[in-house]
Amino acid sequence: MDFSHKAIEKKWQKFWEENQTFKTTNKNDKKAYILDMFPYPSGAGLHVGHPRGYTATDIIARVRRMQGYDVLHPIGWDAFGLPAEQYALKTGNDPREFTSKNIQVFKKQLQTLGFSFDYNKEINTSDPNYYKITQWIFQKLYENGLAETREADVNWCEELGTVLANEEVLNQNGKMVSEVGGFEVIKKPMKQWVLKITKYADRLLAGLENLDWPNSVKELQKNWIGKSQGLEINFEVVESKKVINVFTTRADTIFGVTYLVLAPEHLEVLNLTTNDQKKSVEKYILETKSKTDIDRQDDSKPKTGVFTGSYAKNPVNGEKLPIYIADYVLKDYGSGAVMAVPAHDPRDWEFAQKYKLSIKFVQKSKTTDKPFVGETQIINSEFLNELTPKEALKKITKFLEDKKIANKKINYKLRDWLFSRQRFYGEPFPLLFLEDGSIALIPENELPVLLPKIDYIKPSGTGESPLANAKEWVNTTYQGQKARRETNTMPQWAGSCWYYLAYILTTSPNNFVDIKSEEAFSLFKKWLPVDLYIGGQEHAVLHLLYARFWHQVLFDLKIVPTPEPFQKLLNQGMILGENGEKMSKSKGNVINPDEIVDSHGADTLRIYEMFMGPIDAALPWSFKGLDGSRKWLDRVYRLITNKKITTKNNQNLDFIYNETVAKVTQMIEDLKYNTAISQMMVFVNAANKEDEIYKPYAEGFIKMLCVFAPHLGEELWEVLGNKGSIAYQQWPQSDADKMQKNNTTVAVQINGKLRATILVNVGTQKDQLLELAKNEGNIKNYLHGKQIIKEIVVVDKIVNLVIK
Ligand code: ANZ
Repeated sequence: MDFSHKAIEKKWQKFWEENQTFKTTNKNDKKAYILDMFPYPSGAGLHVGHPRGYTATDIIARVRRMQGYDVLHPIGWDAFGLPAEQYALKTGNDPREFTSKNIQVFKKQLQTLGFSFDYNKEINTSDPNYYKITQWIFQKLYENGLAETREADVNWCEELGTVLANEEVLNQNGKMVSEVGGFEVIKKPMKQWVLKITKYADRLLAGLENLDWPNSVKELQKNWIGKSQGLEINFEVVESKKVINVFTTRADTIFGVTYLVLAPEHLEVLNLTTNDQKKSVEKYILETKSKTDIDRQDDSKPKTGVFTGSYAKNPVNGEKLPIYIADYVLKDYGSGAVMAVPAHDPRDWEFAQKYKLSIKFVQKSKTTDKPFVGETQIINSEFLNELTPKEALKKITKFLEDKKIANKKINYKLRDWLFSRQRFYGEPFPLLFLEDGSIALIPENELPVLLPKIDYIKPSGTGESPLANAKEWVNTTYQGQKARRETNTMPQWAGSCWYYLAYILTTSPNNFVDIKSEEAFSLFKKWLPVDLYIGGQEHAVLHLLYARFWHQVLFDLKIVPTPEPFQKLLNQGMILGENGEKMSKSKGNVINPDEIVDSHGADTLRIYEMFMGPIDAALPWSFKGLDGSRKWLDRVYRLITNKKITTKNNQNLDFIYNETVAKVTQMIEDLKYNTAISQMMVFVNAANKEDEIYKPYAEGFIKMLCVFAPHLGEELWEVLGNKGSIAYQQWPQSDADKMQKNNTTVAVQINGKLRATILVNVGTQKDQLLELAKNEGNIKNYLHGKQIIKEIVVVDKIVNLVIK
């Protein structure tokens, strides 16, 4: 190896830290907020996937500084979380100590990779100063009617005496069991906080329009919100005053309804159940409790259900319809009841087949041995016959509305956000339950509500969080009344909902400008929205949706000036193991970035990860590729240190240098880092053929190099006799005049085989090209004594002579 990466990298990391090179500036009229999804500081440390996204943002941050922008490029820690709590439960240690140790490790690892983060802006979601503001935002949500308590299901494990997070629950043959021990888990209703994100459903949809996000992510968000326009139709129950309200998007098929289905949890189920059906209905309801919604919606699973014994009447033709319960109908969607049209709905079809229910086709279909889903004419439907489904829908809607049997209804798949966790290690809720049943918010000047110190964290046994064990903390008084604290804590999502705002407000690590002050507002005005946000695809839905929701609420409260937080988004692709599989300890294909930094250097790792392929593609790791990247950096080092660097331009590199500047600048703008590196390689190859290099070209090249390989960039900048950091040097400009290419190489073939090349003026015409080609020494020999039977010429490219 030609240079000592260890010496160089250490030297420049020290320099940057001592000189506070990357401290956020506030002196330009242009700004760039370049953000990474902040890491959860797990015990495992950084993996090679992290540097891929972090290098991608680092490159832009560095380019923007050189282009005269104020740059905000921060990092922090998503530090509350389940693993720390699980560790504490297992070992009796404090999750805070464990987390802070992990943070030290992570930070050190990041520093060795040479990212240009402003560590003055470091934040930690579990720091009391930080969660004070998380609590304050929650209070705003509450005051504005966007937070309330409701009974909602949790995953309860009787054997372990605790509520489990979804990730702690496994699915075993359609039944929920605990990951630890394999014990039965059932859904149990508990009083919990929910945030009414559904009130923002339309705004969350509309806001997507103007964002520069991958279409795939927008689609995922749209589907998650799942706006659906339909009708709620009343079906009278036979011989009863009861009415069942169903939600349907296909009222045009109402003449094809042959039965109704209720979710087993539907409140009317037991009232509708006849005595002889009671036993089987109750048994089925119980069985449903241990099934997840995902499982219930899984179309590959056989459909099950039970007859209630009651019937309803079809409002359009009076037909008698048996009422069933079945778990494929979910209680929380629509009205929790459906009108089943087995001929045109595959799930209803399967159910009807199994329980021998009648099937009636109400759309033209060539076959009747399977459900028909399509756009054909309506049949068997009296006054709807011969209409298209669309026309029929219009007509039946009016008909049912006029008779006051139905209402138009918009439904969303999006559910209100269950915001309580039965956990110790999260933000405490900033409120008290008073003896008289009311809720009091903790006054703002008494925030934060601190997480108490507990000697030994253990389950409460009641389903409440381990905080319930801290009796002194839980039981308190408020204005002379007895009061009780909330023992649930907030989910990990809470801290990550506003961390990008926290960076803006940070004056030193975890110290913040008051979020509702004028100063805060003008800082938000300066920096928002985030100009580039890079992170994993796994956050495509929840994190991004929750953060957008909080942001829109804060926008309505005039805390932030922009309606959306993240203007441009990119998901970096995963780095797979050498065998092309996902890296995992059990497969033994995990690459440790520390080892690579040690053996090849951080610059090599950065260049390699950017050169692997498109930034959003999943790609396998390759040591060969890594070695190749290092060899190229060695080549660059030799080029600058061995070649004569002159102040006189012999013009040989005019074209290639200016072309490289133009292309690399544009490719970086398009986040096409792999091709930008290829172009730099082309320049290095050309420069290597020269005896001397014009100094401004050497310097311009190093400026481009330094955003990818910052340590070597700084070092070579110094080698060329410059003082101080390269980080704020002006980004190179390309000279369009010098990019006019005068000469071009034309291939000369004989009978399709390349036999020579000739250098000609661009645009040299056919006759002249032919003459030049025929007079080329090698070609002359080939032509000697032969007859030319065909001449093919493509100007600027090729001459092909066919001879005999
Ligand atoms: C009759 C019908 C006939 C339906 C047909 C579909 C096809 P989206 O578009 O996703 O909103 N549905 C309603 N509530 C449900 C619930 N709680 N659980 C499960 N399924 C439910 O889907 C709306 C359709 O999903 C509704 O339209 C209803 O079935 C079903 F040929 O009604 B349809």
